[in-house]
Amino acid sequence: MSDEAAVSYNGPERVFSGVQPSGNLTLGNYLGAIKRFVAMQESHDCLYCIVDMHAITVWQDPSELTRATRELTAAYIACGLDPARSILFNQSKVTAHAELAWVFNCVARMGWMERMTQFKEKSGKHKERASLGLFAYPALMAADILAYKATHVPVGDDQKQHVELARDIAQKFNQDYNAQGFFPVPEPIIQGVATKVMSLRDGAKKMSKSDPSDMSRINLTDDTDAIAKKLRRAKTDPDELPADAKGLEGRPEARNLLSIYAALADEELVTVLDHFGGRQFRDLKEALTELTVVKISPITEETRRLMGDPGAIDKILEDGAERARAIADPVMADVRRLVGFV
Ligand code: AQP
Repeated sequence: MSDEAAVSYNGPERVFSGVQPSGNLTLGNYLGAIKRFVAMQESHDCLYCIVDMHAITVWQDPSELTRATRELTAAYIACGLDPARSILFNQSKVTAHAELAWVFNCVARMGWMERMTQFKEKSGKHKERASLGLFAYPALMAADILAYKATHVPVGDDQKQHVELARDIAQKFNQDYNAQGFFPVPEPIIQGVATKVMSLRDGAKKMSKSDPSDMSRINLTDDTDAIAKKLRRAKTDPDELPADAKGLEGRPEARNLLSIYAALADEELVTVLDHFGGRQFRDLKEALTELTVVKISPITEETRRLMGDPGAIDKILEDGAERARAIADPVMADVRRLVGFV
C-alpha cells in the first residue's frame, strides 16, 4: 500500500494510548507505557484511555472490572497523568469506539487479522473457544486511535504489530472511500530501555498482569516485602554480571534486571552495565529492590489514597469522556457520510 495517504494528512499531532483494566498494573505496564504517557504530556495533546471494552475480550468478573477501572484511573493519576491537561476516560463511555470498530471490521482483511501474534498467544491451543472479540481486538484498537485522528501511539513492544495494523486500516479506509488524508497513519512510539519487560520467572516471556504466577511480576500495588521477595527469587544464571552489552547476549535474565534498573533510574544501559559489571546478581537484586521501592511506593500510596473517593474518580472519567466525545463525534459524522450511511 502506498504512503500517499500518510503524506496528505495535515491535521494536528495528537497522542492516544490505553491500558486494559484486566488486573493489577505491572512494572512492565509502568515502564513500557505509563511512564512514557506522562512524558508525552509535556509536548502533545494526549488522550489516555482505560480500555474496558478490550478487557472483556477475556472473561472479567463485573464487580472486579468496575474496581479495576477505578484503580487504573487512580494509578494513571498517581503516576503523573494530569486530568486537567490530558483527557482520561474509559472506553465504554464513548460509543464512537464500538461504532468505528464495526466499520473497521469491514475494512480489515481476515488475512491481516490471522497474522496477529497476540491472538495466537492468548487463544493458545483452543482457538475455537476464544471470543470473537479477542480476534477482532486489533480492529477496535485501530478505532480507539483513529476516532481521535491520533498521530502518535506510545506503547510497549508487544503492541507494535497492532499499531501497524491500525496503519494498514487507516490507509485502506482512505483509499476505499476516496478520502486521501482523512485518517492519519499513526506512528507507534516505542522508546526507552524497557520496551519489553520480561517475566521474573522466565526471561523469554513477557511480564504480564494475567500471568498465573504472581511471582513473575512486580505489581504497582506490591509492598516492600513482596518486591524484595520477588526480586530475591527472580531467575538468574550462574555467571557474574557483564560489563558491556555484548556480554548480555544469550543472558535474558541479566538483560531484563539490568534494563529494569536502568529504566527506573533514568540511566542508560551502558552506565548500569559499567556499574554492575563483574559483580554478583545478589548485589544487583539488592540495589534493584531498594530502587523499585523508592519509585513504586509513592505511586502505590497515592493510588490507595485516590481510591478512597470513588465518586471523584468517576467524575474525572465522566469529564474526560465528555471531552473525548467532543473530538470523536465530528470524526464519526464524517465517517458515516464517507461510508454512505444515511
Ligand atoms: N512487559 C511489558 N513490558 C513493556 N510494556 C508492556 N506493556 C504491557 N506489558 C509490558 C504495555 O502496557 C500497555 C498496556 O498493556 P495492556 O493492558 O493493553 O495489555 P497487554 O499489552 O496485553 O499487557 P499485559 O500486562 O500483558 O495485560 P494482559 O495480561 O491483560 O494481556 C501497552 O502499551 C503494552 O505494550
